Amino acid sequence: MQKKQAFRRVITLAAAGLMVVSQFAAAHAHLQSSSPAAQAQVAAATDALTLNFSEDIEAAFSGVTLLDAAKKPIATAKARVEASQKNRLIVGLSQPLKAGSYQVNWHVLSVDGHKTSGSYRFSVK
Ligand SMILES: [Cu+2]
Repeated sequence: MQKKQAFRRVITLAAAGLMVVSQFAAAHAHLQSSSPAAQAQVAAATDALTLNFSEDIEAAFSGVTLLDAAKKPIATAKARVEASQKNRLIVGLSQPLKAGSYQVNWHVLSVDGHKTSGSYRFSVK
């Protein structure tokens, strides 16, 4: 029965470990909303992309790449974090976007030191 007890202990520890891991996972910066929103079709071109995350982020290690329909990168200002809301990344656009579809590839470092990344699309009418 010694063996069975040891096995049970291993299972308990593994379960506890998973709980710790998932708690950290919950603290990662996940994209919660954006403007233009994912899948949105916006009528007028905006002058900036705004991305709202679930955690505060570090501007120096966070940014986006904006691609047009041909996957060509579009020049943007350097991403900055809003001073009063540190979970918000703002990327200024040097000129209004033309009609077409766009892809935003984002990567952020949250203040807890974890990196996350993702992408979404929107289009301009
Ligand atoms: Cu994290």
